Amino acid sequence: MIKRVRLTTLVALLIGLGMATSGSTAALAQARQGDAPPTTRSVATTLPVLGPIGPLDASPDYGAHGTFFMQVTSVIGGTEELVSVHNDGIWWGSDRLTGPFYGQIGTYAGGGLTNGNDTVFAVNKNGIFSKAWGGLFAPPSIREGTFGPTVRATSGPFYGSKTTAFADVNGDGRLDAIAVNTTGVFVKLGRPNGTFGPTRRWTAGPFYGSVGTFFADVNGDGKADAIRVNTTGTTIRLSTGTALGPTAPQHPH
Ligand SMILES: [Ca+2]
Ligand SMILES: [Ca+2]
Repeated sequence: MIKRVRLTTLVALLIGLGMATSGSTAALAQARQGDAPPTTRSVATTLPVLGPIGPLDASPDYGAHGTFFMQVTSVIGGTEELVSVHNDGIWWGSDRLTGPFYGQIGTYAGGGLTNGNDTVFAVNKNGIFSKAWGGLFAPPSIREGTFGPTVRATSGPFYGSKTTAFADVNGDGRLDAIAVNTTGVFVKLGRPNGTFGPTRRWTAGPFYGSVGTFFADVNGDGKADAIRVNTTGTTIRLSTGTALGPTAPQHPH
């Protein structure tokens, strides 16, 4: 695993540079006010100049089993950080956060299945398994800064032939599992104990895009909506909390 500069390290570096800049400014101001002998005080005549903005990470970093962002560090309002899923575990930079954990169908991540913590989902042919991250509001069962135990989140298989996704479609703050098939969109609502409830059909007929099908809250009511992207345009069906509403007029590309 290649050593990389973490985002937090970079932020700390930038803050450090900012402090150096303001410190020099203060020194200049003090010197101008004449409250320190110029013969004994060294005053910078030029201020540090920040270089051009470059990539955070010059080395390629993607996982064989998935690449996503999650809030690793326990900071209120903290940043989402790049995490990659490899054969030997889930990695954040040069730190291995846990051992092997990935799904045959796919590996996903999102916030809010268990007590608002980020959770990683391994979607296998025999079911969905979850691992909650012990973030700032970690439950007592999970040590902060570690992954909790693997939880079987469904008793049987649940994934879509078109798309499998995790989003909060009913707006209760917990992620829900979504399977998009050729016959329709199916949802399993997330429960507080980290598992998913029974399968419910959320559309009478099919709703998926040739380019992709996504779930995000586009109208800001807290419930993730379905977005279908075709080569000719994008259509949306708003979540009612228990189903997907009628198809809104298409936005042409
Ligand atoms: Ca939910
Ligand atoms: Ca919505």
